[in-house]
Amino acid sequence: GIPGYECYATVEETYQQAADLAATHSQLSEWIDIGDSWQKTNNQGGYDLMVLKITNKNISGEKPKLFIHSAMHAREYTPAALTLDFAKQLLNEYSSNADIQWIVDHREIHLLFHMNPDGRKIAESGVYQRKNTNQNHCANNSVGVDLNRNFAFFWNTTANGSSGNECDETFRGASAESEPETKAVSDYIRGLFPDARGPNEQDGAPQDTPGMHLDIHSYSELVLWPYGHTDRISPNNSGFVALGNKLAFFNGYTPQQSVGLYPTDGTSDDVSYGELGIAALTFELGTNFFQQCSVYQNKIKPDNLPALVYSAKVAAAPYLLAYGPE
Ligand code: 0X9
Ligand code: ZN
Repeated sequence: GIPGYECYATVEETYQQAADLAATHSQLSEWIDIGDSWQKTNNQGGYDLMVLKITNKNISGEKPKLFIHSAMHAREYTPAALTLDFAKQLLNEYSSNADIQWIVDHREIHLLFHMNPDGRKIAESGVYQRKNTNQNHCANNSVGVDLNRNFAFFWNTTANGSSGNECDETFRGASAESEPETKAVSDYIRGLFPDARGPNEQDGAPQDTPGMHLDIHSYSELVLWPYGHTDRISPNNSGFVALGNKLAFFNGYTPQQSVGLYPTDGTSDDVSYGELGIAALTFELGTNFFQQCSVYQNKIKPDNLPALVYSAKVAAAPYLLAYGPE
C-alpha cells in the first residue's frame, strides 16, 4: 500500500491484484488492455490502461452493462480502492452471496480502476497531483491536463466550465480528447453502449434504455447527474432524480444535478449521457483527498459498496425507477 495509507494499493499493486483475480476467476472475469497513458504513449515509462471485465462467461447473450472508472484525478485516493473492493466482492462472494451471483451471471461489469496512472504515481508520494502528466503543458510547475475537462461533449463551451491556462488545475487541453486517457475511455464507452438518444436533443433516451456509467471521484459526499455544462435539465431528468435519490439512500450523500456544484464542460458523464443517452453519474466520496484508512474502511466502503451493487442491478433500465408500473 501507499506508505501511511496502507489500505490504498499502489498502481502496480492494483494491477497485480486485478490480474490475480482474473487468473483465479477465469470463467468470471478478464483483464483487458484498453489503451496507454500519456507517458506510455510518449515513451516515458507510463502504464497500460486496464479494465477488469466481470461476467459469467458460461451464460451467453446480451447483458446490461455497468462501466465504472476511478482515480481520473490522481490525488483522490478512495475511488480506486472502492472499485477494487467492488471487484473483490463480485468475484470472491460469487459462491456465497446470491445477490452477487445473480449480478455476475446477468450483468457485464467493466472496471477501470486507474484512469490516470501516471498522475497517480506522483500522488502516491503525497503530492497533490490532479491532472495527467502531459509534459507539454506547464512543465515543472503544474504539469498536465485535467482529464475531466478534456472529453468531447460541449468541450470548451461554458463560462468557467474549464480553463485555457495550462497551469490551472482545470486546464482543458489543446483540443477535445487530446489526451490518450480521455480518448481511450471515450472510445471504450462508444464501443460498450449503442446510441440510445433520439435525433433531437430534447428527445433524450427511451425510459427503458439499458446501461449505466459511474465516474468515481472524491470528495464532498455527493451523487451528481448531467448536465454539468448548463443549468438546463436533461430530457431524462426525472429518471436521474429518481436514480440519484435512490443511490443517495445507500451512501447518505447529497443528490443533485452536477452544474449545481459548479459548471463543468468536457466531463466523462456528460459524454455518456449527452452523446449516447446512457445513465451516467458521478460520485464524490468522503471528506478528503488523502482520506485516513480508518475512515475509508469504516465509513466510505460500507456506505458505497451497496450503492454499486444496486447500480449493477438497475443497469437493465435505470431510468424506469422514475416511473411506476402501468
Ligand atoms: O471538478 C470535477 O471534475 C469533479 N470534482 S473533483 O473535486 N473530484 O474534481 C466534479 C465534476 C462534476 N461535474 C460533472 N460530473 N459533470
Ligand atoms: Zn475528481
